[in-house]
Amino acid sequence: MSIGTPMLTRRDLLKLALTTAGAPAYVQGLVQRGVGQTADAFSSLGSLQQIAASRGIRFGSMVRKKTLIADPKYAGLVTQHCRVLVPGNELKWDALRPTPDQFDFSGSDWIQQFAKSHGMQFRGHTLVWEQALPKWFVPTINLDNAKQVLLSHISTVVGHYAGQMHSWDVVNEGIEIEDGRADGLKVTPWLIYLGPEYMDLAFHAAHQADPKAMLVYNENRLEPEGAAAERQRQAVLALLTRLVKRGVPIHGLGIQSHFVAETDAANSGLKRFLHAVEDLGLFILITELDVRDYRLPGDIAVRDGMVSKQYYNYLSFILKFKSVKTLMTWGLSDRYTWQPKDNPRNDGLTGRPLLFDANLRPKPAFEAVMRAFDEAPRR
Ligand code: 9MR
Repeated sequence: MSIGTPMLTRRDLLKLALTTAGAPAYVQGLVQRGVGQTADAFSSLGSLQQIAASRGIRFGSMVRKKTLIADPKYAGLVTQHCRVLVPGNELKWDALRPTPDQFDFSGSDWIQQFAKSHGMQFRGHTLVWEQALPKWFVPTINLDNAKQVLLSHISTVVGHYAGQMHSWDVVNEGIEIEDGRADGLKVTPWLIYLGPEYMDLAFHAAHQADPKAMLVYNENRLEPEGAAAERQRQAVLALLTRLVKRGVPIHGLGIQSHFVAETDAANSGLKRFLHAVEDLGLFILITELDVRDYRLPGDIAVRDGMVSKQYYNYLSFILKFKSVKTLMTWGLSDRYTWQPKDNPRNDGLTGRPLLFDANLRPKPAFEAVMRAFDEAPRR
């Protein structure tokens, strides 16, 4: 089946029309025009960021400078649907730090200007991570200079965008249960050289450089049901509790939300965890949402249906938490996604984890997210 095949049949549309009398304009739009009919028809389907904003939610996506420049149609989709952008890689150390003494903001500045010129906000990812480090990092860093290297990176980078950021992922993926520590902290160069206090140092330095930015701890593998995710949640909760108790300036938890379509997205363990995070007075941000379809059947209609169901189930669950005011997907279109590369399908078919297909046409997942926003309580 070609990727350009309309996702909904006439019968689907008719069914939708019959069940959506008096429904919001975007649903009527979908019915009249048909999801996926032509590249231009959907420009009037409505905008994710608008419907999200009407519920007090800021919707946005990860973007790359290279694709925004090379693909104006995709850039148009981004400006239509997003109210906040996050660079996928341009703010990571390997992009920003060609040498120990230099900073190269050309990629991230370009995205920030793109966001600004289209009335969108800009968020930062990420200041402290043990991955995406430049080649010079490991041979250069040691017990004597680690603290200074960390603090000067944070003060320079956060200072560069001071007063202009929506939020910063200060520490990314700091927990790794398999590393075997009682506190669950991942064993990284920062931990080895600076001890668990590296997190305190990082948040304080970021706050000092930009007292207005929302500072976030961003983590993966928190969402699924089951024992492994439960251990991850317990470790993150204990970490957040320690940080808050010590007066560390942390304002939010980023839940990455890279989902496998088959996971129960609305499980009771996650629910308890989210309540506990809210009780600490922290915001919850959904920072990297996408739905992996690599284990689903190849049939596109079946696959898209299951993926859209997962988007809807997760969002209708998570948006009940009123501290969720920011929701980012890790890309908008299957034309540009990390998923097929990291999780290739056995049958060789292309992955379809995002809201728009590789021809930039809205998929059932788009409709599911619109519907979840529409049904979300106002905050
Ligand atoms: O999508 C990103 C990919 O292009 C990069 O090669 C990779 C390493 O920098 O990072 C990917 O983004 C990750 C994000 O930074 C942190 N959470 C998981 C994301 C997907 O791996």
